[in-house]
Amino acid sequence: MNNSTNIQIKEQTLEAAYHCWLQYNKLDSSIEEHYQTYCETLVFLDHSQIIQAAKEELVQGITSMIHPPSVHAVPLEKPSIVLATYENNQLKDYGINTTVLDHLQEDSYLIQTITYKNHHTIAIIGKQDKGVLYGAFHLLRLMQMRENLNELAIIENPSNQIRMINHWDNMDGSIERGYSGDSIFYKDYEFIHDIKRIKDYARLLSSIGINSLSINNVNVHKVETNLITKEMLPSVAEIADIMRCYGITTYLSVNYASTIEIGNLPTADPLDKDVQQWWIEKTKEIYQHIPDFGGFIVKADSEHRPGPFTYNRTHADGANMLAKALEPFGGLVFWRCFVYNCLQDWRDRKTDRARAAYDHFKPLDGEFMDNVILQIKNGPMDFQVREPVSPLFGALQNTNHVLEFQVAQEYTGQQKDLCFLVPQWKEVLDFDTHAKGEGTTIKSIVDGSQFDLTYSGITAVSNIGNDMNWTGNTLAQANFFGYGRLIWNTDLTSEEIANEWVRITFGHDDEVVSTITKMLLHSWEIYENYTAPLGVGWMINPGHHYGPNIEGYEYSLWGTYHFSDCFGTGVNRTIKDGTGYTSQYYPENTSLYDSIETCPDNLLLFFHHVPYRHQLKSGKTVIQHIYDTHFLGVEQVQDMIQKWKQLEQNIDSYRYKNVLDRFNMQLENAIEWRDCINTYFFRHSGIQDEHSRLIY
Ligand code: GCV
Repeated sequence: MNNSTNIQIKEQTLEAAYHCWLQYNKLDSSIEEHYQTYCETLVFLDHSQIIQAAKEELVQGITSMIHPPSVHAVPLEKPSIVLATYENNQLKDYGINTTVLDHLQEDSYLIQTITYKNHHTIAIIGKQDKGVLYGAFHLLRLMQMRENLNELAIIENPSNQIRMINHWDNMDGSIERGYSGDSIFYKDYEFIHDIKRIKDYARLLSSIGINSLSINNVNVHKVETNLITKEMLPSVAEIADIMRCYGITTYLSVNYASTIEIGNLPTADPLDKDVQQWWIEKTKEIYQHIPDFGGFIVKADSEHRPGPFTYNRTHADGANMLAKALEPFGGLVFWRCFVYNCLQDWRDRKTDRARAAYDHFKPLDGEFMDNVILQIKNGPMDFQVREPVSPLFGALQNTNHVLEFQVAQEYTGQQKDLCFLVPQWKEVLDFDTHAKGEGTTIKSIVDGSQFDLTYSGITAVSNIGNDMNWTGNTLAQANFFGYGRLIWNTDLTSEEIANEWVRITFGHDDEVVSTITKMLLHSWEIYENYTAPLGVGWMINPGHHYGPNIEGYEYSLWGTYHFSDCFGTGVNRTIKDGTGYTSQYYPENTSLYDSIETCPDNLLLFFHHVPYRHQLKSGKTVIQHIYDTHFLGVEQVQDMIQKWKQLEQNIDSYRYKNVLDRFNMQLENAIEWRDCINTYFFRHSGIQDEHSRLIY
């Protein structure tokens, strides 16, 4: 092979990594023939920026999968794909009953195979233009999946109204908890203006149904505080302009103390008239630049960020002050509930960080304006590999709120270790809070069907950066994809999502599909096996949060302890003699977790402090469980590496090597965890491993 061929292949394979799941590879002839009937002609009966994006995507996809289609704006008497919004009068001629969309959400759509003037036709009808775009992506996905198109009768209505991603990008280009390079938006305190990359990002987001995006870190530092000034707003508007074409609304994280930092005022007291007026004026200015600006994300009184506590005001006072300024424009305030004492004394056994969000926000339920949305992390601590769900879900009944996940793998392997998070998210969504009796699942709360709230949905911390493949580990693309697909339809199974992602990302080779799908589906369990046991969490290196450090946070200020000694381990959060955290749930879950008899094994150490010889429901003692899972976890990683190596011939070299490199790092990490954890607990308990394996 000569050099130029080499370069060409390298570029092609890099491109495959870059395109993620929007691969649009050439189809084989049998299926091509079937699709050709429809794909020769595209008819767009409506026009808008968003429909233009649908057109570009279909043309690009069909051109590279089959051949270039011809594009028209009027009905034609030939096989075609017809796209329109549901109020378009011309649809009557096609005989499509669109009334089904009447009561569905604004982002809904239908895809139907019909016969029009004796010709096979596929109709993609959106309730609005966004639905047309989502429908176009859906059709392309069906084609990537090699589905038969002859009898399509699809109606899609998203489970969640708000489907958001939060960036934690800083303007110096770094990303807080970013594991895939630097920001695609900023570098050296300037905007990068890489329109092509941002547009490709918008395509990825929209293809999985994301409709809201905040573009800077919730920790808003000095320079980023200026994002809402006239100097920077034109550049924010440039990003918003691109996002808008893909049905995505742009938001900014703001510094609660902006009035002091950039407003020349001495205070940020939310009840101060000058402060209120400043935000009213500021908001007007923002909307002059971005007429459909989404609103603000606010991290206040949390981890040293300023907030209303300084002025003896409540979170409701703070959030409502901003909400009032945004209200005339339809803007929203996402106010984060990640509020806890991060200066705790480790000797203080009464304060429990897990209690904090509920203790702060439950008493304020009903006091927030209607355009305030509380943003609640899925668990009471911080995106650990295993923690219970936040008891605020179900407890807040009169305040709009969204659930916050973390797609970035801060505590789950940092996109070196494989950890497909969809199964974890599904467990959260399917959790029964019992707030209104049996069946009050988290998903039914955040999709808005339980309580009469104006806004609801799901948000998550982004896992992308400027790495060529967006996510560092190519397999971490599955979390980005899976997040969008799951929050669009919370009834999809993890298997369905994993299988779909593998096929449209890596193609349809049986071995590739089955090997990678299985790896993804087991990866969370494997990661849990070799890291912090039985729900206790943490035990990681302070600061960067990768790799084991069993007592790294044990004597620190952060409220994250496990209390292991020579007798036992775990945190007593019971009502009787613990922190009482269990009382924050509805009675069914309070008693489930409060009793050591009924508490699920995998959360035992989150809720109880137990002796090492305590017997789990599995029949094993806690200590033997720790030894067994840690030896097993490493073996499972070794097994994944073996399986990955068998795919070498079936995967392009860039993606093959990219993942193999990460697997090798994962193995090193897993071994380190195994040996640290096993040694720590052996030395603390003095109890031998039943199988006499090597412990140091
Ligand atoms: C953006 C954790 C993370 C922080 C993050 C914070 C938050 O503490 O380690 O990096 O800050 O959560 O969600 O605000």
